[in-house]
Amino acid sequence: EYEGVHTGAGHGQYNGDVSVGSTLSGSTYQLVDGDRAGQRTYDLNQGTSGTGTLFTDDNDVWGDGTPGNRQTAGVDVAFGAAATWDYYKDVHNRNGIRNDGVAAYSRAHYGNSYVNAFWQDSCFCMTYGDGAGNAAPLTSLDVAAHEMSHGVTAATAGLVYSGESGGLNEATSDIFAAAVEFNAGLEADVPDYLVGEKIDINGNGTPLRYMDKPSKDSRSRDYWDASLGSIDVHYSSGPANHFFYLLSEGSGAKTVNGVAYDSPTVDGVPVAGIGIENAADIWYRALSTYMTSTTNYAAARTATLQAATDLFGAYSDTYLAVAAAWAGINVGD
Ligand code: ASN
Ligand code: ZN
Repeated sequence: EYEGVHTGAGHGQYNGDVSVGSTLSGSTYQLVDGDRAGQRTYDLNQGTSGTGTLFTDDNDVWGDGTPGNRQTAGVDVAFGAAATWDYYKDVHNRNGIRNDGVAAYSRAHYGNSYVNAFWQDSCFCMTYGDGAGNAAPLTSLDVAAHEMSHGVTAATAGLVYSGESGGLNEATSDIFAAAVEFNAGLEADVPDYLVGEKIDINGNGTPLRYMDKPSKDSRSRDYWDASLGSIDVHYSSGPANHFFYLLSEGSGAKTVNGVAYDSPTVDGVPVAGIGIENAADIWYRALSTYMTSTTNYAAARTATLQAATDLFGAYSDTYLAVAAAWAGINVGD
């Protein structure tokens, strides 16, 4: 730590009242997180390039919980970056996205009526739109964790963003989005296996994606089949998201933190869950140790079984649960 590191009082639209790391420069506070390698949060002010301006404040109280206040989006994305940084560091001993201690930066208020968010390796940064119409700002915790996890995937397995590896790339971001949500345990964002449930992108209260039964979005696939590699990566992620849910919570009907799930298996054979923390440990080790740029679903199964062997022992109950969850989505040996 160094002089000037502060903890500001943030008021997010989605994350509620949270601390944000700030730094005092002269008599002005900046949204620069001194406890996390100086992760910075910028206001693009509806621009689409560069960094706009760093969020600054006179009294270290940030946002008011409403999207009308420009700082509110800054609070949510700064907190999302901090929670994701903490998750990788505390849970996986990973020091930043590239494991080199270097912070990525965040850019809020991208463009006009932009209904998306994205990660770019080229700037080592993530960018968030304000949404439009029914869709609220794309600044929720799971969206931030999803985008930052694209950076982790690029720095580890490097899964190519098309075909089956592209689906696994997308699923990796959804998997760690859920894991970060559970790790943060916010009252204002109750941990779930839904992606983007806060955004209301469809205007009818439904999330972007469901992990227990991905086809509930009427586009994503529930099970592997040979045609998977030819569909959009946000839909071919479905079976891997479904694998992760099955491995975490098991098949069938279940309520977690007040959210009802009902997860089927392809052949009706039940799967027992091992908990999200164990499932995420296995996926992280598989991603960072065994997967490569061309890993497909069959190879992901092998990678997670190797990871389960390393962490829990060959043919342990946990190893067998991993095999059963893959069988549940139609990936076998
Ligand atoms: N938000 C999207 C994603 O991270 C952007 C994209 O299509 N790459 O998947
Ligand atoms: Zn993505």
